[in-house]
Amino acid sequence: MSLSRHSELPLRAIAPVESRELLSEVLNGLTSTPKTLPAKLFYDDEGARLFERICTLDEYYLTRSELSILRARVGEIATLAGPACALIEYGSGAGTKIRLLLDALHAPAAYVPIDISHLQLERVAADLASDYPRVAICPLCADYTRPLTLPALPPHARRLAFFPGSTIGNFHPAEASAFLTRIRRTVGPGGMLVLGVDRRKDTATLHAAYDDPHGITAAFNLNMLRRINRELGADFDVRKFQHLAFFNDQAGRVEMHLVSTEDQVVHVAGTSVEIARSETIWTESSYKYDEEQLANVVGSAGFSVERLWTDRNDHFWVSVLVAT
Ligand code: AVI
Repeated sequence: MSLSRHSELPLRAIAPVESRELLSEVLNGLTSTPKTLPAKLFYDDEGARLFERICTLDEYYLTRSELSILRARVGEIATLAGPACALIEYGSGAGTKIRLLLDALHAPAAYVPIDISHLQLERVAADLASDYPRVAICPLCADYTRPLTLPALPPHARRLAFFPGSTIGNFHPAEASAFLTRIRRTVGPGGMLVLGVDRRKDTATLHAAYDDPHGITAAFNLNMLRRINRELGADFDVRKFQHLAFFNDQAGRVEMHLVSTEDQVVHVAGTSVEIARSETIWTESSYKYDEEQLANVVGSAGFSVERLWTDRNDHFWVSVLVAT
């Protein structure tokens, strides 16, 4: 069955995370040791725009490496997926990569882009609906790290999840396994996941990618404080923080932090938070995988690796996983 976008499937995105929940998450993070803030807060409209710029930087090899693999392998993905599948994308962003799949798949029935950035999601959904009128485009504005209710999908369509960009690296491996388990339940037995994964590599390449000389990643990191000021009534002075990114070799992850340049007190919705000079707020982890770690995470989530492709520099993987 192929559904048109005029069917019962909605084109309108659903409202994002409640700000009360966000406030308690932020306060918990700022009062713990070390101080943390949730990486999902990067993606307000400005953050989404900055992230798009990061993806075009020479130093940020992830996007072009993944695209080169997808371009080379999309025909094989389409053959593996078969006709009339329902595509579900976790973190649809600017909606660029999905066009490769939508162009190659055989008569895809539906596409569910899930993203936390409301404006971007609605814009992308509207563009795709006009460019792919035979595909039911059903955007879902949500924090996909939480349990989700998907829109109704054609009951017999094979489900093909798409989780590109190595966003899986932003989860701690145990959380990655739990998240992939949820995707496995969503796609059901025989369902598939196309997963992008950044590979472990030399430290210099990683540092350049996460501390670019143009300062775009720094702006992306600092923008989180502006967002908290605006949305949660805080008074961070952004000039008193600096971007810090480094590879933690033992933990196998790039860490991003905001370093306080002086002793200061910040107020968040009436709560005072003391921050010492040189103290950091940890905003993001980006785990880099080797083959064994990937096999462990994927296997523990109930997926088997059907294909594992890399790019010509061995920087990145795209994997096709099948739910067992
Ligand atoms: C979204 N995610 C995969 C990016 C990453 O590489 O971990 C976010 C990012 N952080 C800094 N630059 C890009």
